[in-house]
Amino acid sequence: MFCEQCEQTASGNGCHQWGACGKGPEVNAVQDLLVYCLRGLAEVALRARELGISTHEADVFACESLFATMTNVNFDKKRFTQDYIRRAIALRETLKTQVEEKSPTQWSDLATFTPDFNDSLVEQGQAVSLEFIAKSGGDVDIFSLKLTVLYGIKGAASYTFHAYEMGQEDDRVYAFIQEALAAINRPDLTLEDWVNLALKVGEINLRSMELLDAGHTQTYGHPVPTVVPLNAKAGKAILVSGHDIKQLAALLEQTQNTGITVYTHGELLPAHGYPLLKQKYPHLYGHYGTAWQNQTKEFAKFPGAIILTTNCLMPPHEHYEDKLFTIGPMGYPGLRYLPHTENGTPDFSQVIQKALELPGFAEDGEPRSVMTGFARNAVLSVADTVIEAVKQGKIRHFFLVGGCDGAKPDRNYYTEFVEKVPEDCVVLTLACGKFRFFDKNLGTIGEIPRLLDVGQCNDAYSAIQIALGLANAFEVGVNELPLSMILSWYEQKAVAVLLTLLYLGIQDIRLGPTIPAFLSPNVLKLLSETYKLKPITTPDEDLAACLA
Ligand code: SF4
Ligand code: SF3
Repeated sequence: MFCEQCEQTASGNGCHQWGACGKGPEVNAVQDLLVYCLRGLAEVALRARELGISTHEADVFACESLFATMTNVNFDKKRFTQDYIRRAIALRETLKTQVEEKSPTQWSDLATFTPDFNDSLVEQGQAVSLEFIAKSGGDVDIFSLKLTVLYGIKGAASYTFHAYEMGQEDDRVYAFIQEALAAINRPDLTLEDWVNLALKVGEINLRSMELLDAGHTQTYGHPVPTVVPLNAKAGKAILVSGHDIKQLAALLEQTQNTGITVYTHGELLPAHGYPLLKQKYPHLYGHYGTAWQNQTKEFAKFPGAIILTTNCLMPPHEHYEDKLFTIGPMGYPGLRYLPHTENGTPDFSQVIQKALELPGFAEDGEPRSVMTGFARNAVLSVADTVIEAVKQGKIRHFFLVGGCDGAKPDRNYYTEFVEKVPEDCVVLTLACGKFRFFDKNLGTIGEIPRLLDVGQCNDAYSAIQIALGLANAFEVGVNELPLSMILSWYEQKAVAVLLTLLYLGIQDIRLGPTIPAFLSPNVLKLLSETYKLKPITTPDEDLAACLA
């Protein structure tokens, strides 16, 4: 196998025997085979678009199934072999028939490839992976950019799928995802073309995040600063992890009047800030646990049922498998998977039943809390106060310390960095990297809290709007603001967000804990020369440089 799509990649240069995430070579092979089939589907979908044939089903399917190939999303070989790969081929053939009726077309090998379903799909997946490397491996920089585009597209596709679930779509996004998938097969693109394509992924991802933001805020209102209990409440409990607010809302609806208390985990913490969820569902009570990589310990201790709505799922331990459920693109062999019903959400009765069987929390915990809900509307509504504080020298600098968390010890950098931020500076944060410092009391500057949780990783859109709003108010460009971005990455959503920031021309981003293995030395040099993208060093050194 060969996979280097995440930060955890073995020895910093690719997982070859077994994924450090727990993904085995067989699952890796069938995921590669799916991506290969999606590239063929993309070629047909683009031709169908030219002829005015609707590709909507194929577009949404491409997003959902790309999502399933992201790190820590789906480890269930059967979902790929029995479902996703077959659907990719079936959708392609249906579209091809419609195209042929209008205009006979000469197809590439990709668009005519159909796996032999009576033979090993693992071996066929391994063969297409080797072919991909052999075809692209000659030029290391183009190979690096192809992987950047592919991984960025996976991240953008996952946000696009979330936005679709929230009723928000833009055909331009779907068209580009198909274009980018089809482009991976093109031998004629130059290095410059690939750089531009990678930046275009960033542009499209910005639109996907904008759609998702619209979906969330139009459905549940703009997040407001909210105190979220971190302590348990006596009684039966369900824990919901991942990013999917719509599925959380569906669970809240179905658990009304059951006496069950619902807790968020990981990237669902910001859900507490949405007014409509707060008002309508008082049993959405608090937040339990920290970031995804701690789930094996945290899930084992949770005395209720647990739902994983999206990444990041760790291979579960036996002693909590029976209380863990997956939905959407998630999967793990042996875990119970709840398919969507016709209304786009699962029937959660099995989860409710499990929660009622389990003991729940015996007593209320010692009160502890954090705050969330400092999204664009909340922050920009007090922009005048913030600007005044900057003008009076009360706020010297803003740091956006955000991104993914992970298990590696060098991620302690981010905790130490935040601890060392001087008292006249404000820290904005988002995504699961915040769990390293989210419960620290950094105090306030006047009325303004020094630690502001903007939201999930996709709420990078909100953080961008805050930066643009402040730049506008100060009448400077974003790069002239007293703002530094200290980012951590792990999986492909973070790759998409990074490409968005580069597309916007944001300079001086500090990235860690390591630089992506899929960036070749020349591509990295280009990024550091054009955007001054740099690796993190030490908290002291980086703080000094940012404040100089
Ligand atoms: Fe390795 Fe990351 Fe790929 Fe898993 S997703 S196999 S850890 S590079
Ligand atoms: Fe986290 Fe997986 Fe990336 Fe959404 S949940 S930021 S790592």
